Amino acid sequence: MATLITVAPTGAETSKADFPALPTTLEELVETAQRCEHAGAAMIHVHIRDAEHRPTLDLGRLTATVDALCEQTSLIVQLSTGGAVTDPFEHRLRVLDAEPDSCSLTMGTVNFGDDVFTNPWPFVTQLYQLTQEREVVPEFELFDLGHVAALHRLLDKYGLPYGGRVHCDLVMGVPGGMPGDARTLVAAVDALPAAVTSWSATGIGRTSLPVAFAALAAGGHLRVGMEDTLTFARRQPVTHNAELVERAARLAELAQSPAMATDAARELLQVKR
Ligand code: KMH
Ligand code: ZN
Repeated sequence: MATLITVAPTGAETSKADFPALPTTLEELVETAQRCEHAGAAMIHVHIRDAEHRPTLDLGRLTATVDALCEQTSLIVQLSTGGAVTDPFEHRLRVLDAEPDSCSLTMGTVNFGDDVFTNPWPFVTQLYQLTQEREVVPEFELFDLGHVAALHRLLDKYGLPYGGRVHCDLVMGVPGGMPGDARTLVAAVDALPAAVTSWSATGIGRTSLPVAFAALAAGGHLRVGMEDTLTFARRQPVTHNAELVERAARLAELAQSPAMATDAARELLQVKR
């Protein structure tokens, strides 16, 4: 058994001005991806920024990002279809035109701090059918137990994803979603559909470590990165995403489930290339 480590290096919520170490340019993203791959990551969950470091779903930039990451790393490239809370549905669907290996697919609406991350059922089903048509492997993002119920409903009605594997990610500790603790993780994992073949978990902010420990103890994989966690402790900021990947790889090693290589991860998720 090995642990798939996904790095989510940027996200859409943190500003470059507040956190200059956040990779927001293509050069910074590629350098981050290379260092994170070296540290043990096998997949990268990508949000991009525009020239002013603001979140964007610009198709030209997304395509250039996928191309650069595929050329300069062996990582599985997963584009976010969640984007920022302000992104319209059409732009979020258009992300698949950039031809990533994988994409995120959030299974329902959730309060998101002071905002709402909107994922109504018709959008979820449209995006899911698009992943099947375009042969992109979805990663189902589950922010709440209701999202697990929605995943049952989706798979019952629309069948398996492209590639035949079902991979999901528990996103825990978002203010408005499920808490990031061991008992919630166990409850969510117990409730997953039988068709799920692999799952990872990530804990936002200070829930990062408790969620990682619980996930490893329960046989899950890990997602880490500055999208979710910006500090190790009070006044100890993360200075590079690779530090979070290195920590995850150390934990995985201790749990006797070391970091998974990229070719094994491709096999696990059955991505196209
Ligand atoms: N930025 C959040 C609103 C995803 O990437 O699919 C949504 C998010 C989930 O990060
Ligand atoms: Zn994301």
